[in-house]
This record gives sequence, C-alpha cells and structure tokens, in this order.
Amino acid sequence: MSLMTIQHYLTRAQQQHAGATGELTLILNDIVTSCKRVAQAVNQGALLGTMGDLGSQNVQGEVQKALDVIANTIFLESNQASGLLAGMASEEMDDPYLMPEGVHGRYLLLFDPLDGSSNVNVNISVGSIFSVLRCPDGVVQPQLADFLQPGVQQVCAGYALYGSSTMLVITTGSGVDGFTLDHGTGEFMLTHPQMRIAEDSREFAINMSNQRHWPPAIKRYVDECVQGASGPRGVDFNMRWVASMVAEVHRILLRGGIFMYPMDNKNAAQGGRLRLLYEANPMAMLVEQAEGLASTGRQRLLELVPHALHQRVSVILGSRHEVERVQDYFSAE
Ligand code: AFP
Repeated sequence: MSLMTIQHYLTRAQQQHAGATGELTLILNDIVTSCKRVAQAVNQGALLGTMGDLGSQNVQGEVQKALDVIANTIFLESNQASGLLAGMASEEMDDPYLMPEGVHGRYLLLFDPLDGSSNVNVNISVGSIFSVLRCPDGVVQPQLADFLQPGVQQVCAGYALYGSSTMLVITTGSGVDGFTLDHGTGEFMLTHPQMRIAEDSREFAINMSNQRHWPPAIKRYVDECVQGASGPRGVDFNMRWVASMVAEVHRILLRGGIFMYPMDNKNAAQGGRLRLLYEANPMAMLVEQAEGLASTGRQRLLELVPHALHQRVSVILGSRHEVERVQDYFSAE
C-alpha cells in the first residue's frame, strides 16, 4: 500500500494554493514535529515518571499534570524553529507567548498541548489540539486582542490523537485528512483522506452525571435518545463518553455521532466547560470541513467573536441532522 507522507501532502497542498509562499507549510511541519515529540512523551507513560500532578494550577484553575507542562514546553520549543510565528497562546499559559526579538512571523498558533490529560494516568487516549490564525497586517508584536479572532478566520486546524495508534487529523480549508504515525520511519502517512461525518447517527456523547444541570433542550434531546425505539425517535441509541474531546471528535469523524458539552447551571458562571479559541474553534473547523455542524446550540460556533483568551463556550457538534435537531430544541425553549 503506497501511502503519501504528510510532508509530501503539505507540499502538494501548497502547490495547489496559487501565491502560497510556503510559510504555512513550514509552520505545519513544526506542528507535526511537536506532535511526534508529545507522542513520545505520552507513550513512555509511567516510565518517564511524569504521570503525577505538579500541585500547580493552570489559568483554568485546573491541577496541572507533569505531562501538561512537558507538552506545552514541547510545543513552544518546536514551533519557534520556523521563525514564521508572531506569537503563541496555550491553555497552559495565562498570557500569549511572544516570539524572541527579531522574529516577526505572520501567523499565530493557539493550542491545547495535552487535552484530556485527566485520562493520562489511566492510559486512556489523550490529544493535542491546534489552531492557526493570521497575525493582523502590520502587527509586529501581537497583543492579546490580536488573538481574539472568530473561528472563521482560522487558516488551519487539527489535532493529534495519542491512542492505540498515533494519528494527526488536519484541515487547511479543503476538507479533512487523517494521518497515522509509522513508528518505524517516524513519518505520518496519509491513511484517512477526505474524512466525512455521516449526516445521521444513533450515537451521542455527553457527561450524563451533569444531567440535572442541563438546559431543557439538552434534557429533551438526550431523554428522547434514551427512550430508544419505543420513544419519539423510534430507534435505539448508543452512548459514549471518553472525557477526552479529541477522542470523541475522532470517533465522530469516523462513524458519525453528536458530542455535547453545553453551558449548564453548574458551569454557567464560567460560560461553559470547553475553551473557545484552542478547543472548540479548531474542532468546529474540522467538523464543518467534514460536512458536520458545530454550534453553541443557539449559533454557529465559528462566528462567535471572542472576548477573552481562555473564554469558555457551549459545544454541540457532529452529525448534521442531530445538531440541527438540538438547535431546533434550543429555538423552541
Ligand atoms: P482535561 O484536559 O482537564 O482532562 O479536560 C478534558 C476536556 O477539556 C475535554 O477534552 C473533555 O471532553 C472534557 O474536558 C471532559 O470533561 P468532564 O471531565 O467534565 O467530563
């Protein structure tokens, strides 16, 4: 089976964009390197003695795992190499990271270096999520406001999934393509070209322990799924909850489904659970590029104008017809 390497894929993608300078290709190659290095750290597991908590908290007020900080450092180090970034922002850092003196790139990189890290101690899949924005024209030293762009402004989005195999899934606006890491050669190989989300699904993903906190629309949708064939949907549904968004989105890209983390009575003070700029927006770009939908329940996620770097948001994404149904239930509230 002759497969294309991600380097070959990125070069061909660049050739198909008239006027492309090759800068984004170099940036993406550094992101690929970051994910390979994080994969190595994660796959070593307990052998590295990095399974524990650091005792510190990140800006989210969440306990940091040693691997959270290791993954963040890897992303910072590996993504300076191209000299083509103007700045970076991470779930693990309070403020944006500005590039060393003299480095004046045209792009901004935002990332969650290790999403699902509460799973890492129990060997459940975790991932890295990344989003690339253009630095506003004429801005040399980007300020916080320069990162606060709606998701429709993303030029690239993707994730690495450190699971039974290590995969990288990416979009630059022309569909979604998936790559599997060949540990023998160290190359990501194109194994899942042009991934598509099925319009319909019989599988939903939500943390059921929050049921008493949900808005009525979510309660109605999940209740109808749980009623199964004898209920209004007329068919049985399956449920999954990995507590690792990357794993959930990957499953939905491969076999359809709907993922819901709504703003509810428990997380309303924070505006939701998941972060907009480096979790929801990159996943929303991937889902829409794979012909799914990504919504807050009341509006298209990618059109939200951010007001804060670590802003949280309600997330409903996946199979088109299921997300549309949830949106209809929110409209009927
Ligand atoms: P962690 O990175 O703190 O493990 O959070 C993972 C996550 O942001 C997302 O990947 C999951 O879908 C969601 O949180 C799980 O949240 P619950 O732990 O409340 O189910």
